[in-house]
Amino acid sequence: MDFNTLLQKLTHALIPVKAILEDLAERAATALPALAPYKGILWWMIPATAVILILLLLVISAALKTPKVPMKEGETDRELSTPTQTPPILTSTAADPGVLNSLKSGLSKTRTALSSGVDALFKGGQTLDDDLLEELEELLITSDIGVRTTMEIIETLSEKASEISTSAELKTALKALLLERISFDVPNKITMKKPHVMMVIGVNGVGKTTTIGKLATRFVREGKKVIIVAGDTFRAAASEQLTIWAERSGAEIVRHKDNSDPAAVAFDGVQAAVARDADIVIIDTAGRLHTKKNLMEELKKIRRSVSNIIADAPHETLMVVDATTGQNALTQAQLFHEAVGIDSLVLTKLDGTAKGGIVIGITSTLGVPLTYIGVGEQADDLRPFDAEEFADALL
Ligand SMILES: Nc1nc2c(ncn2[C@@H]2O[C@H](COP(=O)(O)OP(=O)(O)O)[C@@H](O)[C@H]2O)c(=O)[nH]1
Ligand SMILES: [Mg+2]
Repeated sequence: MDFNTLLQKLTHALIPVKAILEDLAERAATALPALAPYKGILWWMIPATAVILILLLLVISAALKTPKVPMKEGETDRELSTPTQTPPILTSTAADPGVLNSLKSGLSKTRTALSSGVDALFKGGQTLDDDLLEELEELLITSDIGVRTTMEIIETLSEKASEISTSAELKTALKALLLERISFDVPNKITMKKPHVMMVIGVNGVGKTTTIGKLATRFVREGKKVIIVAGDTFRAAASEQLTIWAERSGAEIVRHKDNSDPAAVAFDGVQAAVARDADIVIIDTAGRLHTKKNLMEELKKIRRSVSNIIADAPHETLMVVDATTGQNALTQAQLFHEAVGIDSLVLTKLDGTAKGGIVIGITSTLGVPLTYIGVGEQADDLRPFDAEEFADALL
C-alpha cells in the first residue's frame, strides 16, 4: 500500500471524528459569541489542547517520582542527622610501605632528639665511659622516658659498656632495651560486642574529638557501621566539630542541643545504635564542666545511663592523653583510672613533641594497654600502637 492510499484511508476513517469536533466547535461558538470568528480553526484546537494537557500531566508525574530519603528505624525528631554519603577522603594505609616513613616523620622531633643525640655522643670516637653514660641519662630523661626507666637502662648499658664502641651499636642496644619496656605485656581484655560501646574521656584539648574522628574513619573503612555521640554538650563548638568529623568519616552522629544532659545524649546514642543495628558507638565527653558539677561524677552518670540499655556497656573506656604535656599525661591517666577506670589509652600529638619517650613511661607504669598513637591532625594520623614499629621510628 503506497503512502497516498494510506493517507486517503486515514482521512476517510477520521471523517466521523472531524464531524464530531466540528459539531463541538459549532456549539462552543454558539455558547460563547466571542469565539465565533475562530469557528473555522476551533475544531482542531480541541485535540491540540488535549495533547498539551497530557504532556503537562506526564511532566508533573515524572517530577513527583523523584526518590525520597527513607526515614531510618528509631529516628526521632531530635537533632539526628542522616549519615552522609561523602566517601572517606583518605585511602587505606594498611599495606602502605610509606607507613613507617610517615610515622617517622610524625615522630621526627623525638627521633631527632634521641637518634641525633646518640650520634652526637660518639662524635669524638670515645668509648662508652661514665661521662658518656651521664650524657645519655640526661638525653633519656629530657625525652620523658621517666627517671626510673632511664636509671634501669643506664645500669644495663654500663654493664655492656665494653661491647659498645660506636653510635650504631649503642642505638641497637638502646632500642632493644626500650622495646623490652614498651612491649610490656598488658593483657588486652577488650572483646568486641555488637554494638561495641566506647566512651572517650580525658581533659580538654588533649585531642578526644579528633581521635574519635580518626577512629570513626578507620572503622567505617573496615566496613563497620559507626555512630558517634556528641556527649560534650558544654562547649558550643564541640558538637559542630564532631559533626564535621562524622561527615568526613561517613559515620552517623547523635547530638542534642548545647548544654543538655550528656547522660541523656549517650542514652539516645546507644539506643539509636541498637535500633539501627550499628557495630560501634563512640561517645565523646567533656573534659571540664562549666557548672559546679564534678567531672568524674558526670562521667560515672554517663556510664550508668548507657548500662540501662546494655548491661555491660560501655565495653571500653578509652582515655586520651596529650604527649606534649609530658609527665602530666601520666598523672592525668592515673587520676582518671582511679576515678572511673580506663581500659585503653591513646597518646596524641606525638608529632608535636621531642618527648615521645612518654610512651615508654606510660606503658611501663600504668598497666593499661596503649592502643593508638596520634601523630598529626588528619584522619590518617592515628596508628595502632605497635612497639616494634615505634622503636624503629625512634632510633
Ligand atoms: N599535632 C597534633 N594535633 C592534634 C592531634 N590530635 C589532636 N590534635 C589537635 O589538638 C587540638 C585539640 O583537639 P580536640 O580533639 O578538640 O581535643 P578535645 O578537647 O580533647 O576534644 C585540635 O587543634 C586538634 O587538631 C595529634 O595527634 N597531633
Ligand atoms: Mg572535644
